[in-house]
Amino acid sequence: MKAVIRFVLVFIVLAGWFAPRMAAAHAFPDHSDPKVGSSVNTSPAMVRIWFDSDLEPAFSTIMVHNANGQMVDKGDSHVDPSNPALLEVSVPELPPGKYKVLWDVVARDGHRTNGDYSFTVNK
Ligand SMILES: [Cu+2]
Repeated sequence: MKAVIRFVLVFIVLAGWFAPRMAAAHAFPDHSDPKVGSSVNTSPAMVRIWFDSDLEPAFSTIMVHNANGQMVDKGDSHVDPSNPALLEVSVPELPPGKYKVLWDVVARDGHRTNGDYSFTVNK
């Protein structure tokens, strides 16, 4: 009987260790346009990030700032209706300079992740 109890306790402890790892499915960027750290010769019409899992549209945002930290996007941040893993925002004709893309998303599992990256528009 003691052996059975010990077995059950060991099982509960192991289940507690492994269960959270199996449930993890946070969303992280897979690739983006413009690419991370890239220099582009023409201003993009939109900044897009493709994530590795689907996003909650109501809780996922993307912004573009210029080198002075001012928001330069058109404020229409949204998840693509036909691709729940694609987050995008429109930008006007960007003057040459360095830009920072800031993203903050909630995945379908309810976990929030965020980050930023830069790209440069050449003269
Ligand atoms: Cu998660």
